[in-house]
Amino acid sequence: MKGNLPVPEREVNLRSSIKSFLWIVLILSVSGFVKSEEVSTWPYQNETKEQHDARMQWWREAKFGMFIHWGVYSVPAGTYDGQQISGIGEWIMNRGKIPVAVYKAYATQFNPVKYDPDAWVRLAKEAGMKYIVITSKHHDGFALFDSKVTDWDVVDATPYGKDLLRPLAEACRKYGIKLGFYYSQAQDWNHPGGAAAGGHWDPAQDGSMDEYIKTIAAPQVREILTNYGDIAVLWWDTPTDMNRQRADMLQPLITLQPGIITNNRLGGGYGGDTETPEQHIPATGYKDRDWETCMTMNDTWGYKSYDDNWKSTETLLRKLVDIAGKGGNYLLNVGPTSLGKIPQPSIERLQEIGQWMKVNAESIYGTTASPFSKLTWGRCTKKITDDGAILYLHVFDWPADGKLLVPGLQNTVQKAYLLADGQPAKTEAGDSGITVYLPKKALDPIDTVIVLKVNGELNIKKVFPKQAADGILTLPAILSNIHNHLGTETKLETKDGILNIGDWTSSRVTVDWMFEINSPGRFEIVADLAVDASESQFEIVVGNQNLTATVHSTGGYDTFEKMVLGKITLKSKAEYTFQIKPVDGKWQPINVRSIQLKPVRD
Ligand code: FHN
Repeated sequence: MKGNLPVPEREVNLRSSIKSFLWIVLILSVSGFVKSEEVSTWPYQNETKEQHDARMQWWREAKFGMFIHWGVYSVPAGTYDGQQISGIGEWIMNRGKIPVAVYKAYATQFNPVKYDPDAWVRLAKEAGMKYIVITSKHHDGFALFDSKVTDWDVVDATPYGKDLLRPLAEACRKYGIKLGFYYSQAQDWNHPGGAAAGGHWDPAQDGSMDEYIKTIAAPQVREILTNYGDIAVLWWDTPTDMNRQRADMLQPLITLQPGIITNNRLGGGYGGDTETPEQHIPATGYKDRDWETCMTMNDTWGYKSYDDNWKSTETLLRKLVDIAGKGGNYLLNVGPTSLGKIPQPSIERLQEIGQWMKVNAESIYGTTASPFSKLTWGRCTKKITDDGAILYLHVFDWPADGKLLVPGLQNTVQKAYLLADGQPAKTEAGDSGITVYLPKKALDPIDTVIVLKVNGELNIKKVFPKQAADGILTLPAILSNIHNHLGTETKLETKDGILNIGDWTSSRVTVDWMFEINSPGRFEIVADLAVDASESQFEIVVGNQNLTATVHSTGGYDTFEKMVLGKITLKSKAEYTFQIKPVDGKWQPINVRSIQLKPVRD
């Protein structure tokens, strides 16, 4: 509903010391007392490490949150003018080049009478999620709240006519779940000037982006940060064309919520607090940056009636564990319908994850990244204690012989037991690490957690693949680091019981291995590959050496062949990285089972 903007009460009612600190920093920086190359509106720029850690603490402990993409796009639900529009559901207006007036008419059918925010928050809580981030406004510009600066909101444009964020905020408060708002600051296909960045297709979208940010985005961000109580996260998105000046119209507003956490998607050179890998898990996490992988359960964020490509509970749960084991958070999406229902397959998966969390949450919340480089049987999360460390061993592949090797671990064991039933496990120290003796069967086929309490500071010998007695070094698929990006899903697959790196369809994806050389020399590189196309080209980088390899069809993706790719010299006993980098334009998908370095004489 349009009208006068409310004066933010919080601006005059400074309560906490964090709040005072933020304001002092902001005022000092604007008045020039804080020396910096460029005056920054980032209120945390002078935060000490201790202050930063304190601000991030709840988020780091939380590990698991719910993303909600909800809006008018749930009415067409993927179909426009009788055509199924490809791509993610919330992009239907852009993908279908739907005129503004036609798209706006969908709002008259947006009537979420089944919306039960209490049930949504309970679902998140029971799944073990600690926070919720909801699209207060996505790229279609539609506000799920009562905005005073536009009529393109749920109160004015829909038969439902009620603010959707307020009852959600109340339910979050009731159940102790933190609430965050997603806000698309640079892309808005319905307000003039907002479609500059995302391309535009209707004269109704014409306008100045600066004006759009000034009159729509900034006042709306003020609204969402003022009218809904404590907001824990502000989740910016798609910073296209966001220069510093534009970002500076928005950035100071975050002081309306002292302690708020923002992501890295504002633009204008501001990094925010968190990295946000989308739809993939960074192979080795991020060093020195908090990060959160956001991911869909099927192939869309916003509801699409015919997207049934649901990931299994096993996949979703193991991704949570993988992410926690790499030190990140998991923001898992649901896309409710226009009636306000979370799709049943999402509910079922979240409930199943919740059952696992009921037993095993201790191995997720408040944990930090695995101290091991790679574990062939699963993942590890850890907690550092006053007298040692707790290692949570997440066993995905239960060892047939009942022996679980924790590679390179030198510490003495205080206690070892299965988290689910407290059953003690025997351990044995050896040259290659600690062996844990497990019962015959896994307690949970998806992930059985073994708790290993060890004494003292963690002491772990790095265990990288080494040369065998004959000098041959083997780099199997399972020990590879796969570096995916948004839109790529290169992953381990199994063929004839043997793992390979598969789905390597994009030339942007690289794969590498760490290894150790104890007998230096010259080596022939032999790859066990399957190639479907007639030819594929990639670069191999080992230390400061690189060579280009061209491989030819093996007759299909399932037909593996060993082929010689070239030779390299490794002169010293050292740790190395072996990297495969596709050559753009000449790359065709290959499946890789292993790489071997075989000593040669020439
Ligand atoms: O374009 C959006 C997309 O619709 C979705 O909201 C995701 C979630 O991270 N963010 C953008 C793409 O990066």
